Order: sequence, then structure tokens, then C-alpha cells
Amino acid sequence: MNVLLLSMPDSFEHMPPVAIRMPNGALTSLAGNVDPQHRVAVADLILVHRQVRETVNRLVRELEPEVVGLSIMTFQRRTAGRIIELVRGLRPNVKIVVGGYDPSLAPEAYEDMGVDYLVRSEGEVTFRELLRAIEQGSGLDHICGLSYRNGENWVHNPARPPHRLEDSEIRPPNRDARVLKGYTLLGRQVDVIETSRGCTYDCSFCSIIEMRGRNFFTYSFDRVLADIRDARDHGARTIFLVDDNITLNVRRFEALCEAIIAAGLHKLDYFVQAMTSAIANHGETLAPLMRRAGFRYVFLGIENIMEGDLEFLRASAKNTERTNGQNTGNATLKAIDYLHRNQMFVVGGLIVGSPGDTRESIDANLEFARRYVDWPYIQHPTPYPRTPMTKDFRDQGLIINERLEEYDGTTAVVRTQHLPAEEIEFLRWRAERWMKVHHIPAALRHDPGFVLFRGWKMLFHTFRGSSLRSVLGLESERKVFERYRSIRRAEREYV
Ligand code: B12
Ligand code: SF4
Repeated sequence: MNVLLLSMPDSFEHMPPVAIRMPNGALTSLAGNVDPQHRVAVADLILVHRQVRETVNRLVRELEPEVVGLSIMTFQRRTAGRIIELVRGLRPNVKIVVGGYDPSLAPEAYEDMGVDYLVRSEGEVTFRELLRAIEQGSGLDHICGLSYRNGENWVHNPARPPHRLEDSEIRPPNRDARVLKGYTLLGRQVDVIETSRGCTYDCSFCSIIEMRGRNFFTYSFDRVLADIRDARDHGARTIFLVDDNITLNVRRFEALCEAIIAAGLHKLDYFVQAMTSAIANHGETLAPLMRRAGFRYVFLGIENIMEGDLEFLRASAKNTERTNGQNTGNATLKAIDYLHRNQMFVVGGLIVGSPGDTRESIDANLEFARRYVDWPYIQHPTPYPRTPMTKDFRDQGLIINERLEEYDGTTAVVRTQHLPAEEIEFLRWRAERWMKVHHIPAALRHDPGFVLFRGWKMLFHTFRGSSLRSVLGLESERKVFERYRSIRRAEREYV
């Protein structure tokens, strides 16, 4: 069968497509795991975010898919709905499958969206079995993790337990399936790699626990190294490790760094997400090894520097430093220091706008980011389906915006007990644009060609909404913010 897999074009403020266009790892993993007789094409629509309609039209005409699959996050649901309508209009009998975080956590939302099948949680084995069943015309009731339309009703089969990743049942991704080009992270071709899945913490804002429970399973190093080589052979010079929480097992992470060095794969740049506690508590050995293995950017889940907010976010444990077996306070500064001493950059993940936040507590976090992080990744708490935080916000009546396409992390959709949502967003927006400018010299040293030729586009994007009048101080920042918000609203009309 011909199968077309699509990821959505919607991006958010800290990953502007002008500088960052990352492949969706789920789709190549699905493509690598179907039976060999199927012809699978993967199209990451972020690569054509301004020509979505034309591209989908063209791909559907050229590839004549019998099955179309979409990978969807919550803020992409509206775009997904429009793409489903478009595909259905082009090929009325096509079978449409949805998967990823949003369909898994809010399956009921897809029942009236023209979808035939919905794959919940991990998809490789479920999707493989679904294609077999469609091809053979056999029943679907034995396929765990699958929901499907049966006449007027939807049937939800029992959940599929998370895969232990031990045997080789989940085969490596198939990057040859990609049919669009242009992946980049600041001018270098980027690819994504998984070394593990899952996390055993339970931060209240994170979707991962509802998605797959609290667990942690790992791929063998042989598989991971082969995957990195494959990404490199497909042109990647930067590798993003998309593990939910690679720092859960620090000894393994250190051994992985050593394996990368021994395999000669340390000339690539690596980007990883890490817990502050793991870096602070093991930085003495871990940070130098990471540096030698090629790690350049480390996304630190700092979340917040105020203890009260950390408790609300249920993120205290992962941000605690331990000395001689005792908890000795917030781990953030120590983690940042280890990374900086080893010439790595800190992408600072902070969350401002929790229920108890005041202007002062938000300012304190923004000031912290200004002083210590190299690239800000500051978000507002966003009530994604079925997270514990969503329930808290709902119970307190603090959700002020139900337009899901704005649930992109940098639009404040909840207020605090003390501040309106718009004010919170304004405070973050005003501070953050300038923080990004500070990173330009470091980016210039590493990628002079890209920064010299494309840097102005990035600046233009970061400061969109500004005008000559605002630069001359004749127009208030509030006015610029209003203009920025309406530009942002227009950008969301992808289809
Ligand atoms: C890596 C990652 C990113 C990366 C890379 C994204 C990319 N291009 O792939 C970056 C840093 C860019 C990123 C950004 C964002 N992310 Co993100 N990200 C993740 C993370 C850590 C891992 C995702 C991943 O690649 N997993 C590995 C793959 C193989 O697994 P998977 O995606 O789950 O796919 C499996 C199944 O879901 C299913 N499946 C998926 N799609 C499909 C499609 C079909 C047809 C089928 C059958 C099955 C299927 O099968 C797959 C294989 O088993 C998750 C989870 C987490 N712990 O926080 C968050 C997560 C997905 N991100 C999230 C969000 C909100 C964002 C942002 C909006 C803001 C933010 N919080 O940073 C931006 C928006 C990105 C954009 N488009 O601009 C949320 C989504 C919540 C939701 N309900 O939608 C998550 C869950 C984190 C959270 N807050 O809880 N993200
Ligand atoms: S440590 Fe990270 S992956 Fe784990 S629950 Fe918290 S935010 Fe999610």
C-alpha cells in the first residue's frame, strides 16, 4: 500500500522555522517499522509551512496514498483538522490515521474529525498491525492501542503496554522515506535520535506520564550508534537527542558519551534535554565527558527559581542538589556552572505564570534568565489534555483561553491569582527578545556563514511588530506587543 505520513507545520516562538526546522522522529520510526511491501513517504510540513495546501495537494496527487497518517500535538489540532478535510476532499476513500500526544490524550476530540483510526501512545507495532489488517481486510479488535470507527460509534481497544525496547522488534528509523528537504538548526542540517523512552518523575505540566506511565526503557548502544551514523550519512551535522529524560541514568549517559567518542562520532554537534539535579550532582565527571562527545546545547528543565512554584509544578525533586546524601537546595546554578565551565550553552527552560505568581516573582525569573542562560526557552504553564496541572488550573478557574491553536507555550492562556494572562505574556515577551540577541556573537563564531546571511532574518523575526516609530521611541512597547500578537495570529493560519 502507499502510505503518506505528515507532521504538522505549526511551530512556536522559540523554534522559528527561519532558523530551526526539526524532523519529527515519530514518523521515520513508524516508516522503519511497517512491513517491507508498503511504500511509505514522510513529509514534515514545517519544511513547507508557507505552502502547506500546495504541498499536500501535490503529494496526494503524486503518491496516491491509500493511508494517510498525521502526527499531532495539541496546539496543532486545528491545523490537523484542516489537513484532514483537504486530504479527504482529494481522495474521499483514503484511510486516515492520527497519532501522537494529542490524539492519545484527547481521543474523543477526533471522533468527529473525519478520522478512521487513532493510534494511542507508542505507534510502531500498532501501526504495523493496523496496515496488515487493512491490507488483509481482517478484524481490528485484536490490535492493542488502536481506536477505530465502527459505523456511528468508536471502539477503543485495550491499551498497549510500553515497549521495553530490549529486543529488536522496534527497528531503526527509515530516513529514506522523507520526501521534503531543508532540516536545519542554525544553518546545520539536524536530525533526531532516541536512546531511551520514558521518565519516572511526574511533573504536573508534562504529558509524558499520562501518555505512557512512569517507566524508563533504553535502546542498546549499538543501535544508537548505528542510528547516529545513519543520520550523519543522510547529511546531519547536528543531532538532537529527543529522549524524554536521558539523565535518569547518569552512568548510562556517561557510558554513551564514551561510546560516541570511541566511535568517532564526536565531531557532530549534539543537543540534549537534561535535569538540573543530574547535572549538578554528577557534573564533575559528566560535563567534561559531554563536552568531549560533542554536546553543545543543553536544554535545562529549570522550570522556576521560586520554591513555591516548583512545588506547584511538582518539579522540586528534579531540581534539588544533593551533597553527602542530603538535599542542599536548588541545583540550577551549580548545573549551569558545570555546563559553562565545559563550554556548553544553556537553553534555559523556565515556566512563568503559575497560580501564585506575582509581577515580582516573574521578574525574578526573567532576571535570572537574563543573567545565567544563553538561550531563553521561557514558557507559560499550558493546560494540555489530562495533565495534573490542567486539573489544578481548571479547579481554580484560571484558564482564560480555550483556543487550542494558541496552546503553543508562549501564549499565556492561564492567569495567575494576581496577574492577567496578557500581562504575564507581555512581561516575558518584552524581556526575552533581548536575551536572544545576546547569543548572536556565540552563534556567529560557530556558524559565521549562517549568521551573516540569515541572522538579519532571525532578528527581524524576533522583533516582528516593531516599527521605525517604536525604534525611535515614539511608540510604546504595548503597541508593538499588540502588533506582534496579531502577526502571530495570522501566522497560525497554515492551511
Ligand atoms: C523532542 C521534543 C520536542 C523537540 C522536537 C520536536 C520534533 N520535531 O520532533 C522540540 C524541542 C523542537 C519540541 C518543541 C515543542 N514541543 Co515538544 N517534545 C519533545 C519530547 C521531549 C519528545 C518527543 C519525541 O520525539 N519522542 C520520540 C518519538 C518517537 O515519540 P512520539 O513523538 O511520542 O511518537 C510516538 C507516538 O506518539 C506515536 N505517534 C506519533 N505520531 C504519530 C502519527 C501516527 C500516524 C501514528 C500511527 C503514531 C504516531 O508513535 C510514535 C512512535 O512510537 C516530548 C515529550 C516529553 N517528554 O516532553 C515533548 C512534547 C511532545 N512537546 C510538547 C510541546 C508542547 C512542544 C512545544 C509546543 C513547546 C514546548 N513545550 O517545547 C514545541 C513545539 C514544537 C514546534 N513544532 O515548534 C508537548 C506536547 C503536549 C501536547 N499535548 O501536545 C510534549 C509532550 C512535552 C510536554 N509538555 O508534555 N519538542
Ligand atoms: S522530568 Fe521531564 S520528562 Fe520527566 S516528568 Fe518532568 S518534565 Fe516530564
